[in-house]
Amino acid sequence: MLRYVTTNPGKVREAEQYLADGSVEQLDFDYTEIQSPELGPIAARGAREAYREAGGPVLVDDAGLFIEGLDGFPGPYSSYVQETLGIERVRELARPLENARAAFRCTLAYCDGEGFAASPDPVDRADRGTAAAAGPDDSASDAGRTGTNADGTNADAAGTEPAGETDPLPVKLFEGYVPGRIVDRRGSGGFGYDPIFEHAGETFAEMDTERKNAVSHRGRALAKFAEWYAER
Ligand code: ITT
Repeated sequence: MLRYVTTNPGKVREAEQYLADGSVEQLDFDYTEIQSPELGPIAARGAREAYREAGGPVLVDDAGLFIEGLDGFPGPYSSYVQETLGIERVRELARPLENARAAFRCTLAYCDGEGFAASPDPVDRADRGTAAAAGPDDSASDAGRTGTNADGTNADAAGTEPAGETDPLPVKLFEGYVPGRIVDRRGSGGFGYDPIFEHAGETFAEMDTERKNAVSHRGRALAKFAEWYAER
């Protein structure tokens, strides 16, 4: 049984559409979320901790809303900002922006304790000095992390953990991205920032789960994961 490790049942409802009936269940475990300007390191470390808790295959999902005119705010801090400011105040922060362009990003991290061709460990920016100091291999991988996939997502981030923090548990990362803009609240479905995020004329809260999944950051990451997992 695959455990989707999250405190957010909305994420699991979306995942259920991609995975065979009954093959995924929620594990409500609040793993440590490290501070990083990028989602990859947060999800990767979370997946390792969650695997140790669950003792079986886990999927961890770190996601965020990135508002272009606010330099990507709230980004990896979306959960904290939702709890503190709330989505109405985020909408107000975006109101003076000319077009309020934004994007949702999602990084899924899979870990089952077994060996497989894992994604290279993502390095968060705070670790870069240490990683660069570690030698030429790291500068090569630093170049790798700047790549962009055809769908606009970052190519698999590459690098190594800083000295002394290397964790041998393999983790595979899957990324998804969806562009949109911040609008006045509309709709009653979904969760989190869905009512103020519009994509192709509809907010995510106006879409049912199936329609949201067809275009969303999580749907895109889940589709990549489901294809890989079926082979596994
Ligand atoms: P877990 O960490 O326990 O999985 P969480 O909801 O805190 O649950 P994140 O740390 O990934 O999840 O925080 C992401 C924030 O962005 C949180 O406020 C979510 O509500 C919001 N978010 C993520 N995906 C979203 C989506 O598809 N639609 C709307 N808001 C979303």
